[in-house]
Amino acid sequence: MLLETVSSPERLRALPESDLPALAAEIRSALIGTVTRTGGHLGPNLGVVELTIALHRVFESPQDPIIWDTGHQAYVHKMLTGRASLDGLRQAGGLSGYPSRAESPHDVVENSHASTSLSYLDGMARALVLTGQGERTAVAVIGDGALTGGMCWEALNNIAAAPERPVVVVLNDNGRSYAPTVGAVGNHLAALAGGSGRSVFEQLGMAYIGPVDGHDVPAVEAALRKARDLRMPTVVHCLTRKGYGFPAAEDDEFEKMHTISPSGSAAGETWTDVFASEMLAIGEQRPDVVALTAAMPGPTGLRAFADRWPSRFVDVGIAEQHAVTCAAGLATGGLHPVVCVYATFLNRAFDQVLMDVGLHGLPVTFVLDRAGVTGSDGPSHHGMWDLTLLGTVPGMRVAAPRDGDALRAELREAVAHDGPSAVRFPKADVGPALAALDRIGTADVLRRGSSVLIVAVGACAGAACAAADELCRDGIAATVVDPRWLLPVDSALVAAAAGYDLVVTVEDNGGHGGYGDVFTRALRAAGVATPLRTVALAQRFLPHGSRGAILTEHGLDGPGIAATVRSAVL
Ligand SMILES: Cc1ncc(C[n+]2csc(CCOP(=O)(O)OP(=O)(O)O)c2C)c(N)n1
Repeated sequence: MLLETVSSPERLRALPESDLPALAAEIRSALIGTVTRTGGHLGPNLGVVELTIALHRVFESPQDPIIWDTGHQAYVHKMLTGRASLDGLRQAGGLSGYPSRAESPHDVVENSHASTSLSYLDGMARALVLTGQGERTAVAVIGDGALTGGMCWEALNNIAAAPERPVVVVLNDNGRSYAPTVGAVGNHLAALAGGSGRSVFEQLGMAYIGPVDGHDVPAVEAALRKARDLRMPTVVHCLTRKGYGFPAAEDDEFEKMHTISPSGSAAGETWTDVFASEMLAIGEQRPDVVALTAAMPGPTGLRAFADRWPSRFVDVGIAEQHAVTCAAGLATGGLHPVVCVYATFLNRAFDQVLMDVGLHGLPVTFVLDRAGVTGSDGPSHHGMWDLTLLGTVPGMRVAAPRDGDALRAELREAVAHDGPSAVRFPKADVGPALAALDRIGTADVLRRGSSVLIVAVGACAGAACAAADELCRDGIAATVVDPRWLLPVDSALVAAAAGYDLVVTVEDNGGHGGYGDVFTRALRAAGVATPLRTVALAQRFLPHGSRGAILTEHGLDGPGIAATVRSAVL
C-alpha cells in the first residue's frame, strides 16, 4: 500500500510520478470505505484527490500555508499530512470533519463557514511579507460554490490591487455547490471552462492559468508551479468532477452525496421533512409566499417547492447576507418571503436581519434548520447562537416547535404575521406528538404539578416531560410548558411563574442571551421573585460528537433536567 508509506508531504514529494495514479486510486477507495461508514463529505473529497496530491507536491506546507475554503473537502489533505487512516472521522474524540489546528500544523483555518478563504489568504500573504517570509506563498483552495459568496469579492478587490504580493488561488470548479452553482459567476466559470472569454480575474489585474484538468496530476502540478513562480496574485482554474470515481456521488441529482449519513443510521421523518410538506401546502394557498435558500435547496427541504413554483423560488448562492436583504426587497414589494438557512449560517447575516428586515418591520419568515446541537460537524455547525442574536432584534418573534404539529402551526402563524418571525428546529427526527393538556396564555401545558415550573424550548420539551415524570416518582410535582413563541415573552406565563417555588428554563442555545436570560429579565421586570435555573448549552465552542451525547453532557436530557431541579429544591 502506497498510502501507508506517504506519512508526510515530504514523502509524497519523493514519490515518482509513475506511482501517483495508484496512490490516487488507493485514496479514493479508502475515502469511499471510510466515509460511507462514518458519514461525511464524500462527493467533495472524491473530487479533489488529484488536486490535493499536486498541491502538496508543489507547495511546502505548512511554510506555504494552504487554506481550504469551508474545509469540508480537506479529508485528502488530512490523509497526506500524517492522518492516512482518518481515525474516528467525525466521531467524538476522533478526527474532525474539517481542518483542525489541534490535529496538525498543516491545518490553518477551521471556521467551516464558506467564502472566507480569500480574506484569510490576503491577511496571511500580508503577514508573510511583514514577517520577512516574502519568498513563501500563501495558497487558498476555493470551490465555485464558495466563490458566489460576497466576502470573496471583497477579498479579490484587495488581492488583485496588489500585483507585488503573490498569492495562489486554486479554483476547484466542479460546477456544483450542493446543487449546480447558480448565477453569473457560475455562468462565467462555465464559459471559461469551455474556452471562451477573458476571465474576470485577469480583468481585475490577476494572472489566470487554466482551465486545467483537475484529475490530471502532472497538469495540475505544472500549473501550480507556474503560478507559484509568477510571484503575483494568480488564479489556477481546475475543472474537477464532484464525487469522481463513485457513480452515485457523481450523478447527485438529489444533493444526497455532498454529505452522507453514517451507514445504518435510521431514516425517520425529520423536522426538515415536516417543514418541506407544510411549505408546499402554504405555497398552494398563498401565492404571495416565496422561498429563498443560500445554495441548499435540498438540505433545507425547499426542493419540492422550487420544482413546483420555480418563479417563486430563489437560490442566491452561498450568500446569506444577500438572501436576507433580497427577502427584505421582496417583502417591500408586497410578498411574504421565507428565508431557509441553517441556524449557524444566519450569523452571517445578522446586520441584514437587524437593519434591513427588523428596522423596517418587514414580513419575512426565517426558517432555521439545524438549530441546537448538530453533532458530527462540530463547533462551526452547532446552531447555538440564533436565540442570542434574534433576541436583540426589536420586533422579532421567535418560535421553537416541540413536535411536527407545532411546526406546521407555528410556521403558518409566522407567514400570517405582518412583521419578522423566525421558526427554529433541530437536525433530528421529529419524534412523537406531545399533546397539550391546557394553556397558560399562549403556552401549552404538557405536564401539571404544583411546585416547579419547567419552561422547555422547542424539541427540549420531550426531555422536560421525561424529567417531570422522573421527579413525580420522587415526590416533586412539576408543570412543563412549551411557550410556543419564545419572543415576545408571554406575560401570562410570567405571571404564572409567581405561583411556583422554582422556575427552570431548558434550551439548546448557548446560555448567554438565550431564552433563560430573556425569561429571567421578564420575571425581574414584572417583580416576580421565584428562583430560576437555566439549563442551556455552555457558552463554548463545542466539539463534534453525537447529538445525544452532547445534549446529555450539557444536562439537556431527562435525567439532567431532573438533576438540576433536585439540586435547586433539595
Ligand atoms: C456560510 C455558509 N453557508 C452554507 C454552507 C454550507 N455549505 C457547505 S459546502 C457548500 C457547497 C460548497 O460548494 P463549493 O464551494 O463549490 O465546494 P464543493 O463542495 O463543490 O467542492 C455549502 C453550501 C457553509 N458551509 N457556509
